[in-house]
Amino acid sequence: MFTSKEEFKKAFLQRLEMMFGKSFQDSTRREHFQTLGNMIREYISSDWIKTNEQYRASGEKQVYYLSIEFLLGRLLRNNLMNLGIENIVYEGLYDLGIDLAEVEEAEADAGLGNGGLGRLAACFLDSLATLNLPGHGFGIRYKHGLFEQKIVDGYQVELPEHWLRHGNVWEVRRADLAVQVPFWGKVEAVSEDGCLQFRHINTETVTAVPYDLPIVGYKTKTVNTLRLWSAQPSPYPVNKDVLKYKRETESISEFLYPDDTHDEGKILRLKQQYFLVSASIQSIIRSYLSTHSSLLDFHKHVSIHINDTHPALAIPELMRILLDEEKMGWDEAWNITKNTISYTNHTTLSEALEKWPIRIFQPLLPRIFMIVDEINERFCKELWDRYPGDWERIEKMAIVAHGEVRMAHLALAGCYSVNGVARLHTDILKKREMNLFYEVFPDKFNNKTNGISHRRWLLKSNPGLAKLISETIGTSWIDSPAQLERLIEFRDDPAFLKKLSSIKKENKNSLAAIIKEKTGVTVDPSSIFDVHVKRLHAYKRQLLNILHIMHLYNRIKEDSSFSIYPRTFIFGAKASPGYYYAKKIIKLINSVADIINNDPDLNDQLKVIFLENYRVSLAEEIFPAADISEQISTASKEASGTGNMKFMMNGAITVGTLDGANIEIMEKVGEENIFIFGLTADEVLHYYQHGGYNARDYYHHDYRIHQVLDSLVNGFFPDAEGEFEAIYDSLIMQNDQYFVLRDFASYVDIQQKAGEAFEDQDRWLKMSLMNIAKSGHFSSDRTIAEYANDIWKIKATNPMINS
Ligand code: 26Q
Repeated sequence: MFTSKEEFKKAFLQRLEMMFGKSFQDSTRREHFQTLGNMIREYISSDWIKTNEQYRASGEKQVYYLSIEFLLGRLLRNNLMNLGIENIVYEGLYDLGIDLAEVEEAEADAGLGNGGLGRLAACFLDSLATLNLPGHGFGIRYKHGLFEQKIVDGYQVELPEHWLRHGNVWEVRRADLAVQVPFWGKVEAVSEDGCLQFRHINTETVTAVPYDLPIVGYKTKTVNTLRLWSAQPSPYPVNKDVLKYKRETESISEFLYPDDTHDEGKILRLKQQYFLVSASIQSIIRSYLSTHSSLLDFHKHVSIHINDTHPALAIPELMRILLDEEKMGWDEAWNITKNTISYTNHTTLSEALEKWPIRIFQPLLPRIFMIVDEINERFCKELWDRYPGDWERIEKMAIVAHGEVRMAHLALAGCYSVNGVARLHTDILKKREMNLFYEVFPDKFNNKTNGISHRRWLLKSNPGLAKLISETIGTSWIDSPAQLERLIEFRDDPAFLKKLSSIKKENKNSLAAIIKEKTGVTVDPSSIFDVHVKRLHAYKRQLLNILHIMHLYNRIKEDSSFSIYPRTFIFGAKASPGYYYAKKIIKLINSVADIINNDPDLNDQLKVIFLENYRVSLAEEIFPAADISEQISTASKEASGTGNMKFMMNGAITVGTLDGANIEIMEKVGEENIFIFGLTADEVLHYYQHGGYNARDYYHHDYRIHQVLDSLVNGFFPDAEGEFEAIYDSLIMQNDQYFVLRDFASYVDIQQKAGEAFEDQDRWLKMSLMNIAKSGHFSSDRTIAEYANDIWKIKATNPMINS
């Protein structure tokens, strides 16, 4: 293709003319992006083909990662970096008067996810390819990703997102590989050669068309595939009303659902889940049967991983194919299925566990329901043999009960491995949430602490820091992130610490410019950047943060001798459109920001910024500029968190509870390099079990809390009369289920300690260095290596040496 800058320039100009039929002078940024994207995809294609051929020929075991979300963000810079052509391209474009950074801005984020779970899937794909592991993703090609957030008068307003408006340069439509997914209809029992067989008839069939994205490993020849399915009408609809059928069909891959645990089971969401699962399993089996004569050894060559329970119908779907199409007996089919499926749980919130009403499930998926029902019958019978007469236990564990299908129970019964995403989370699953299943299947349970792609979240998004690290310890950390520990040697090197400090300062300058541009507010880059970015949820306690800010405001206003080191509090968060309480908290943050940012008495000691439309590309600007990372969930509620790891890797210090992966972060960096506060998970769970917490006591006995809560309802916010009563009530009338008031005093203390630590810059920089140095453990390369060895039993293929 091109191996020099000059070759690149020539090819670029040629391609631009070819694609758009106009000269370079008249071309736009978007055209530059599309030209470049096209060239890169072509550059990738021969390795992509070779990787697939090698997988086919080697017969090695493959893993397929099924996920309803893949939160990829932008791919341009990542692909350039991974292919090792970033410099040639940067310099070639520079010669032409084009800034690569501006070209990047023309790419829309692929926002096909809500938050942690979706981004984890994207980081995993990056690590699989980089480690030369045969692992592919299957997802849905939503026409609209997660909504775009606007803040209007302090309120969240949702607009439809439209990432495909200008097409997607990375994808390849594979119409030849489309499959049919049947819905509705009825099941007919027929006798074939004396055997009872089931046929699903009178179906409404949807065509699933795959769009493949190449997943390029970092400086390797491996190019794996992310296959995203798009729903289209089938050529021969049985439905008379063709327009209605077309609309209904296309709606399946139209929108990504916002993560909303308060939402009732929506039929379209179930359609999406079966659509993903059925298309993917059919595609996997088709490819398998192209090199094998039967499915008898399927589980020895294929692992199918389900990312939470959203794709749990993979279990009955695989059973359906083995029973109805391969004509296997139940036991044989079940044995293969059980040995193929592995499952990750991402939550301990029991209200978030998926359940589908039979009245919705059965008519939509009649054959799948029959199979689930049979799995349930047999499972309950086994339980009966093990616990004779213990109806109560069996009822608690059943897969189908009380008119509902419980997806987590289906996943637990039908998998060979279930893992939590941080040690505490896995322990809670074993001891509490899934304890009854743990008793029956202790060997299935295991922990895989989450990780993040250090290539995207450090190498790409913080080039200044990445360069300093490479100049200091060499570049081996890029392939072996544990090598970052070698930075510890430079703990007492003033020259190194000074460079670390100036890189952070530069990153803060850049973020300050973005803040100015987006909000009009001037923030001081030498203030502490205290950052809280993640989805808005009560359990993540953005409320605790803003109440503390209100308290600081009160203190400064009341006592002119009181002063603090200047702080800029930065928030970014989307609330689910139907999550009333979460939206109130966004409004509260913005109302507080309005007062604080316009109060001259504060002498710029405090600023509060809410950055709208938090998403991957914005996150990449935020993490490198953070001093403090807010990880303040109610202990036991955050399964892992992955933002905590991104901050740590960029040298921010965590202010956090002993929740999720914060605990493991503390163990790595040491207690002196993290600010821990608040109740422990055991204490929280003890309160839930035995009571003993009275939020109102904290209101009455802590003047600071009293004052802050009163201002929620006493007219303190002139523009927001009565607006925050729901928040006040949740704390005082509904006894504060997330222990905001219980942890308030301890949070105030730790925040003060963090502020003091920052004033001692030498100490702070050493803390920061320790966080960076110990962050290698939280690379998704480590996580994926554990999945590959312990769960999937897959091996790296030899990356081809010649190209
Ligand atoms: C369910 C039903 C209907 C509509 C939407 C959903 C839905 C969608 C997304 C439910 C949950 C999610 C996403 C959950 C999630 O992101 N969980 C996070 O996963 C991270 C990766 O493991 C963890 O680090 C976080 O702790 C966990 O909250």
